[in-house]
Amino acid sequence: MFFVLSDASAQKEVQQRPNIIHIMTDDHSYQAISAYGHPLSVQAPTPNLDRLASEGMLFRQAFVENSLSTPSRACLMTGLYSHQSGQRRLDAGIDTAHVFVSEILKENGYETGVVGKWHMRCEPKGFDYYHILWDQGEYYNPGFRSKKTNGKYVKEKGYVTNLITDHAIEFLEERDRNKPFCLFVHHKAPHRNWMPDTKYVDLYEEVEFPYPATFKDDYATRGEAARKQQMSISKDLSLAYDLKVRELGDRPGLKNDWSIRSMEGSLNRMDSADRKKWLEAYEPRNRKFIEQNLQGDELLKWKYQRYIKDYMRCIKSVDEEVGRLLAYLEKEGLMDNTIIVYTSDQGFYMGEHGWFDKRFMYEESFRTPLIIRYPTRIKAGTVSDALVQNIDYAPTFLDMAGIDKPDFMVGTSLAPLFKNKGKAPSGWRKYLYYHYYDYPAVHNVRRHDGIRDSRYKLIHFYGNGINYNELYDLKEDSNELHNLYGNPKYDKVAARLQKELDKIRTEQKVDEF
Ligand code: SGN
Ligand code: CA
Repeated sequence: MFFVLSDASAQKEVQQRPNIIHIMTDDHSYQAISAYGHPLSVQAPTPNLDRLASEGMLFRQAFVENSLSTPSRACLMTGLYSHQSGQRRLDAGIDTAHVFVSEILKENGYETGVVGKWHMRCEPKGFDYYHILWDQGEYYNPGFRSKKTNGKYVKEKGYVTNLITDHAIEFLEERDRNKPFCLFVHHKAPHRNWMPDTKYVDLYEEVEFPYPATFKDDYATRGEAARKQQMSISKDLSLAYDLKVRELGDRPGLKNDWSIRSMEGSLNRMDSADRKKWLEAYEPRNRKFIEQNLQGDELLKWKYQRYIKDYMRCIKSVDEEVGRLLAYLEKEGLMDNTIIVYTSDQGFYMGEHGWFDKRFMYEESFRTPLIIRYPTRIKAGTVSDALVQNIDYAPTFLDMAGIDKPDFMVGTSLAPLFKNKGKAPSGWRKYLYYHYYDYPAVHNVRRHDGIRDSRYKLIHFYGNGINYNELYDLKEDSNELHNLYGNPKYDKVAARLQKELDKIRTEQKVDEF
């Protein structure tokens, strides 16, 4: 299939077509980017991401369609919802008959590259250059494969966030300079188990990060999905693997625990200098923790602090490496004509509702950070509250490259928002559709779909013996603690959202709910 330049763009092709860099981290919450002004980031600022925001557009209402890695990556590559791309759950699924945005850009003269986490169970399609991690990848000395390694994984020495940036720069160095480029820089960090670079193992150690307002949520007004999930900080974070207390492996009966084996595996990947630095930092803290024998609230707080500190340390590297990439673009004179996107494959719980992980349609994982810098078309320091979603990236890239959006894509170009200083122009979408399918699976989050407008959210949990709704008023209850479904005062709102949900399900041919 070949997609041609639109008539209006024939001119643009002669002019310089924009380069595109799509930086996507894995599980990076907007709460952990200081440009979003969340209390969590006050003591762990992200100056380089903030710079992108102050020179570009910060989206405060950006969402995913299915809060999980491979489905989100499929949304990006195809501009389709999960049931249309085939990538509904974490593992296999993508229908490779679908054309990827990379293929369209390449066919239209772009030099294309992807580095870092690819994750989908298909070959990267439409790329001149790929340098990708195995599955989720490893933090230390990870294996990558590329054309240069004949597609075989080869272990590289170093920390994953730095290596991914090295390869992003390698692509930029080696590219055909007669062509515009599109580069996907997809970090592993800050994915579980949140292993920081050894240069940051002491960072934030003295800080006490604030606890979210919903940390002790008792799920009183909600159905069983929220109550029966397995992603709670108190019960589901493992001490050895997630919280790095490997010393517990000495205790009888724990030697074969998966979390101890996994942590040992991660440490064994490190070279001796890194391993030494790591153990010098964590061992004394762990000894103290074991001696204290904390219980109840004190133990919960300790777990939260260890989790957030390691997460924020991973973010420190991400921010710094984004800064290194920007410095390279600056040196090469590429800052003006390159669209730089910063986003994550979904949001993440930083202790809200007592959780880590994602998957739910509740705000912290449904929402995702999104910053776009493109000085030619975007006024510096603008903010957008328009409803946007990860199915919109592919149409946006094509639009900016002057290529007609193919009929099959359901996402919408964000370019009208650039023109309108972030404001939704008339006719912009008023509703977002969400659908999560990965059950039964790790973390035990039930299947659900739902709809959200700028104020309300209706969620429908279904399958395997459950069938119920939840309704939230985000203006009155931004923490989503009060499920209003069934409250007669909100019957009209529920009916309106139900009608819109039914409409989207029909229009988009959703086949399970
Ligand atoms: C792994 C993690 C899960 C996580 C999924 C999906 N467990 O299975 O906690 O939800 O990935 O994450 S781990 O013990 O292997 O770290 S995703 O970002 O790829 O969707
Ligand atoms: Ca992810």
